Amino acid sequence: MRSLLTISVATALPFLVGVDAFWRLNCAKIQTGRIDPLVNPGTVSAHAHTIVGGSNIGINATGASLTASACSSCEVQADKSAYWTPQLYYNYPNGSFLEVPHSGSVVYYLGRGPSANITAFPPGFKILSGNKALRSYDSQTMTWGNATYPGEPVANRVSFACLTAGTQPPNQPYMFNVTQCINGMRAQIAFQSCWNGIDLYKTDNSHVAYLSGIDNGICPPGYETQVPLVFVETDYAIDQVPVGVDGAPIVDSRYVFSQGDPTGFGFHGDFQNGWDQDVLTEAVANCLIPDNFGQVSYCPSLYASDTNGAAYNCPEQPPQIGEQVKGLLSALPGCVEVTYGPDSATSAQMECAAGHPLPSMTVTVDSTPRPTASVIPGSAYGLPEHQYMGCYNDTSQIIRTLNEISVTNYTVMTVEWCQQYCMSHGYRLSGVEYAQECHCDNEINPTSINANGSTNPCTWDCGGTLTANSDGPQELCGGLQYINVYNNTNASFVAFGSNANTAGNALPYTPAGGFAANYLGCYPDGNGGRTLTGINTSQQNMTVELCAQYCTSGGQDNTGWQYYGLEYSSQCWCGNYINNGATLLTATTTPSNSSCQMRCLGSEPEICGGANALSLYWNAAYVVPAVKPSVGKFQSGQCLLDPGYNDSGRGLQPARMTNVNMTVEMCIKYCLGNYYHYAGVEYADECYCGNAIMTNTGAQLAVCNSTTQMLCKGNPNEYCGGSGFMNLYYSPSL
Ligand SMILES: *[C@@H]1O[C@H](CO)[C@@H](O)[C@H](O)[C@H]1NC(C)=O
Ligand SMILES: *[C@@H]1O[C@H](CO)[C@@H](O)[C@H](O)[C@H]1NC(C)=O
Ligand SMILES: *[C@@H]1O[C@H](CO)[C@@H](O)[C@H](O)[C@H]1NC(C)=O
Ligand SMILES: *[C@@H]1O[C@H](CO)[C@@H](O)[C@H](O)[C@H]1NC(C)=O
Ligand SMILES: *[C@@H]1O[C@H](CO)[C@@H](O)[C@H](O)[C@H]1NC(C)=O
Ligand SMILES: *[C@@H]1O[C@H](CO)[C@@H](O)[C@H](O)[C@H]1NC(C)=O
Ligand SMILES: *[C@@H]1O[C@H](CO)[C@@H](O)[C@H](O)[C@H]1NC(C)=O
Ligand SMILES: *[C@@H]1O[C@H](CO)[C@@H](O)[C@H](O)[C@H]1NC(C)=O
Ligand SMILES: *[C@@H]1O[C@H](CO)[C@@H](O)[C@H](O)[C@H]1NC(C)=O
Ligand SMILES: *[C@@H]1O[C@H](CO)[C@@H](O)[C@H](O)[C@H]1NC(C)=O
Ligand SMILES: *[C@@H]1O[C@H](CO)[C@@H](O)[C@H](O)[C@H]1NC(C)=O
Ligand SMILES: *[C@H]1O[C@@H](CO)[C@H](O)[C@@H](O)[C@@H]1NC(C)=O
Repeated sequence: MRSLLTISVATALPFLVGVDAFWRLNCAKIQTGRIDPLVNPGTVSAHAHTIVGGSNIGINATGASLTASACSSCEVQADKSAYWTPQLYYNYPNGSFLEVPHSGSVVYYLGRGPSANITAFPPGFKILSGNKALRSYDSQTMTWGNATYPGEPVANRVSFACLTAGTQPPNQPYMFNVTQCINGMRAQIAFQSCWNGIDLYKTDNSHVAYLSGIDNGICPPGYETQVPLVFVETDYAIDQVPVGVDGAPIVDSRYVFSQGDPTGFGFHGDFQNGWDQDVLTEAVANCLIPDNFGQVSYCPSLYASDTNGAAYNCPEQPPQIGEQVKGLLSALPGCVEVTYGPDSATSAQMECAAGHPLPSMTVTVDSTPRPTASVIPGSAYGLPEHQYMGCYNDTSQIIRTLNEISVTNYTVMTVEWCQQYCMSHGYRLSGVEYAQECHCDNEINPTSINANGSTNPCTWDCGGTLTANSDGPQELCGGLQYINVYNNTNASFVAFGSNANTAGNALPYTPAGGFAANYLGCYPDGNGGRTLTGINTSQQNMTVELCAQYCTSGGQDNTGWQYYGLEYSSQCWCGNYINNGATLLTATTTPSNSSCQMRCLGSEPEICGGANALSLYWNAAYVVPAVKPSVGKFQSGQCLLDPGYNDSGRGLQPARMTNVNMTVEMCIKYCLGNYYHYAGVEYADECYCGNAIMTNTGAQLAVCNSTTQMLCKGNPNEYCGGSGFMNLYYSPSL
């Protein structure tokens, strides 16, 4: 059996605080060679790269040609982007170079920066980060920053991690020594995540800029459009390079990057966007912020095309450039000289002289559907009495054809394995998909689409039969978003899965049992601000019950928040108001109420909203606050519109205080203690005192408007004024 790509250990990244949500993709190599369609489009590039991602990568690759790749060597097939970094070699004392094997890459998409407003990069977007010519640490070239968010050397975009047996040494911006990192060395590059919002690419990369802290901070003026921060780790199998006696390094041997760099300061990375733009946009909106714990399985739009078989399904492509870049070489590809620095290398040192013959280049467009089909789907295999029901569309867990339980395991998956699995869990129906998935249920979702036809798309080889049953028939296990469904027709089989209660299993909008009476419907969320602005949480085991429990307790009366809503299968939001003008979605609105049809991650029969859509519930136990009529001898009167936003302009003067635990009682006690007749609570946590209303500041009395009231920071069942107005209390005697 071939080994799967090595999955990097996800260690804590050295990032500052901030929005620390992300997702990460494991990637295997897709090609090695002198290819760099950013720097050298249409021709051989100066040095050799290790490339991961879309199978159409080549010297002429564009965003569109990458998107059209047959597959990606990164686990999420919606990402056909290409990511490349220099190839690493081991340089023997006698001058020969040995390729250091790539043991996998991990691509992070990080939600970092000054605001939560991160947008997907557009089709055709490209970035180069790093400088191939550097041979020493450049402490002078700084990122843009200010006193609060200081800049730092851009050189810190490059870092190396040494995976040793014991305690890891700290990361450093240059390479580790030969054999020091016995479990591997990881070269890391952070990309620019501040964009000018206009150019897809500029050859000097001035269309993008780093955050002040590279992995966090602020964007420079003119680069306010925040895109995801791409961070690529390239792993090298150091344990596979030669060592001397007793594991000691061979004297005078060293690592050298393909651009002639034995230091690592010249490490760099390139990114060329090849995403399915809709998937990227949805994932950026829903899975960077709020936090989805970095796991693709928490993010339905990514999970829909996730595979742990990418290394099999999308193997390394034949080299486009007709020259040797792997194994043992007598010189670095492209006539590159090894230069130590500290001065930067010149282009003459890093390129072949003019007139040097170019190697051959083949036109490579990968249109191979993968995995290849060898037999038609059907009942030529499988357990007895299992009837083939056909091929069905199956777009992720949003509404699966078979909804109850599922399991993914590439190495064991066969039709029989899945049928046995479903039977043993009490389900008649079984379905195999994407070479590696098995789904079970007792009824076919009535909304699912049958895909039988002349071009049956359920033709991927099962993962489990690649090595097993080599003399038996090759079995088929569905396809990308297509499932082969079987029914166990044995009349004596007793279905007990999910207590055999599958009624309502396939109906969208069905609120969970005991909560049905509280269900308000499907509401939009996220576009133009959050609908529920109280607290929120994401859980992999999210159910309506869990969210109800989370939102309906706490506060002074322990009755929690007035509303709770579920979104995007794993998120729970609480709040006291339906904000930002969100109104009920119906069958005829745009978007419609069918936006709420994602299954809850913790309970597939339940519905947990959708992308930008909340399944909204009302908390019947919630105690609706009223503006408190009185506290002691202080009576509430009207509200005071308070347009003055600085100390001199407040409608009540001179005393004031703010407190995170503000309540009406706290404010009155404070004003009374300071011998003032008026007390006013404003903006949830502010308190003002005085003996007269300062009408000269523009302040004026008005009727309190409960729709704009904010809850006191110290008591979610009590009102504390609002933005630009205070709830006023008065006592004639003190
Ligand atoms: C250099 O040394 C390596 C390891 O001993 C060997 O495989 C290679 O053939 C040598 N190269 C030359 C040019 O002798
Ligand atoms: C630095 O920039 C940030 C963001 O623009 C701003 O909020 C902050 O006040 C600035 N700090 C200083 C000291 O200028
Ligand atoms: C690594 O190599 C450099 C340069 O040869 C040397 O100065 C340094 O001491 C070495 N470090 C270790 C830990 O071996
Ligand atoms: C978010 O950023 C985009 C692109 O910079 C901008 O068009 C949009 O107005 C921003 N939205 C908000 C709510 O700030
Ligand atoms: C790259 O594109 C150029 C210009 O269209 C074309 O002449 C050349 O054959 C292409 N090369 C490859 C290897 O696709
Ligand atoms: C799909 O094809 C299978 C196998 O030929 C057949 O048993 C099944 O009835 C078909 N389903 C539909 C809905 O046509
Ligand atoms: C797949 O199944 C095999 C055999 O039961 C097991 O050893 C392996 O851990 C499973 N892999 C995953 C990813 O669950
Ligand atoms: C599966 O087979 C059983 C037993 O013959 C039958 O009752 C049931 O209706 C079948 N299910 C479907 C979806 O055809
Ligand atoms: C849900 O998951 C969270 C975090 O993993 C855990 O703390 C909690 O106990 C789980 N709740 C239920 C109801 O399983
Ligand atoms: C607010 O209340 C919390 C919990 O009682 C307490 O720990 C904290 O010190 C209080 N903060 C202030 C500013 O009074
Ligand atoms: C309360 O304020 C809201 C928002 O400003 C406004 O739409 C509404 O008409 C006001 N209601 C009253 C009774 O003044
Ligand atoms: C399956 O359904 C048909 C008919 O609605 C669509 O044309 C296909 O695009 C769809 N396939 C997938 C993978 O969603």
